[in-house]
Amino acid sequence: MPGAFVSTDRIRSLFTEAMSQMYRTEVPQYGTLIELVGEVNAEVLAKDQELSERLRRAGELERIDVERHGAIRLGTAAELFTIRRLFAVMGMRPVGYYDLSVAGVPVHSTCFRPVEEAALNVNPFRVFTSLLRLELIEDQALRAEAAAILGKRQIYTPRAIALIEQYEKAGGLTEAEATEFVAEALETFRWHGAATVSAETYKRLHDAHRLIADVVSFKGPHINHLTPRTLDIDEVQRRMPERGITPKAVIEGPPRRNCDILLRQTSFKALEEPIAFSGATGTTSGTHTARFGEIEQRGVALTARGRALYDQLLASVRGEVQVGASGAKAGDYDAELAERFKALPDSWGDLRREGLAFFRYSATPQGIAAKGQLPSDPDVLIARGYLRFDPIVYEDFLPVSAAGIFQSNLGTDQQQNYATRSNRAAFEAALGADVQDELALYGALQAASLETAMEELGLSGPKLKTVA
Ligand code: OOG
Ligand code: NI
Repeated sequence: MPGAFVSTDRIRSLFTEAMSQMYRTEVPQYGTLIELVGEVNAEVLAKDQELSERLRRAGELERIDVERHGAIRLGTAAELFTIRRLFAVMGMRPVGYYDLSVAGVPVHSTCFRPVEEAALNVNPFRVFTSLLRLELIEDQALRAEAAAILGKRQIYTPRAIALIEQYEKAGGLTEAEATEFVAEALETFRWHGAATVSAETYKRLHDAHRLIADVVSFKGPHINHLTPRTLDIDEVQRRMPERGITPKAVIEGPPRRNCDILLRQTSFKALEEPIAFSGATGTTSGTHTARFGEIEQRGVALTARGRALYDQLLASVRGEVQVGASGAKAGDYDAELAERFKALPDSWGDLRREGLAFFRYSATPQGIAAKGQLPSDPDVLIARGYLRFDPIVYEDFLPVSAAGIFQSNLGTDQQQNYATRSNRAAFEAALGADVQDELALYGALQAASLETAMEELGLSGPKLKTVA
């Protein structure tokens, strides 16, 4: 009886809420961060009517308070295969492929997230999901040992698996099943203060790479951060120390601008947490650092052309100024970033005209009133106020930024670079599906919005010259 099923949006919202509660209890600094972000967001919205109106039109205003992304790191192909099925129950699909090995982190990743606009507006919860690349461990014996340890663990509860199968078979879950599913799925993301390995094994894994120890030594892939979205990242960064939180030296991503693009992120360092290691003669105590806090500010999604310009500008800044582990040269870096990014237009109109960013089109009330007597050129419609365009928010991640976030939590002293090619085919084979192309998703959203708007204006057919 399909009518009895709850929506995947509802299951995702229940899960996000449960996860947020769990993380708040486990990492009190996360609760502090949520409060600070809420405070700054409210101030920004009260001050900036234009922004608050734009967010309202885009359906983003309601989602800001529930908006989070998190991250996990998986150990085996089978774990990745099942996580895809688990996230599908919550309406989350793999989007994008990120190769972090180029930045010395032995993983490749995707982002699980909703893809439909309506679903994103209900709750855009995303999980940056990485798979360890054991083939990057040089020591053959250690590689085999890590694989054997991972091969023995089961990160999903039997009941979670049964409910995933039930969802796949029946095409949905009832409210009672959804509630149970959320509780069972949460177990996979829980922190474990007890390691499955001895202190000696942990040390060898850790010496190969801290990330390898993090993935291999535990019962499951603990969620390592949950990130709220802020409307003013510089202000939150500035106020963090007042709340006893120390942020990393520079904000990753583009500089502060009038028109926000892509994604800006900053984090605070991972906590050192007590761990009980298992041993032949009982447990020994030690520590492990994995869990941290992060905030993000999201801007407009860039087209392939805009993204190429972004990548080129960022690379030129990073080639010029290298920020040290202790934050030396952070000021130079920020100044250089602001200067070089002047090459990227900073008005919505220019970004649209030059085909650098994606926009959502809508017919204005004046346009709808004048239906039947309108010119058909969208640019003319825009100039005369009959057609409006609003930025489409970037829902994905940035590999250079992600590497920066990983590294600031792994210790910047550990900058190995793996001389290897990315391996998207292997990732997708493990996943059991292809990852979706994020640019195609934004392009389709833009095209559909234009088509609907033109229909509302009684015009059909013409395509915008500048639409990428
Ligand atoms: C993921 C780091 C990447 C982001 O926001 O770019 C990330 C991790 O540390 O597992 O979360
Ligand atoms: Ni993150």
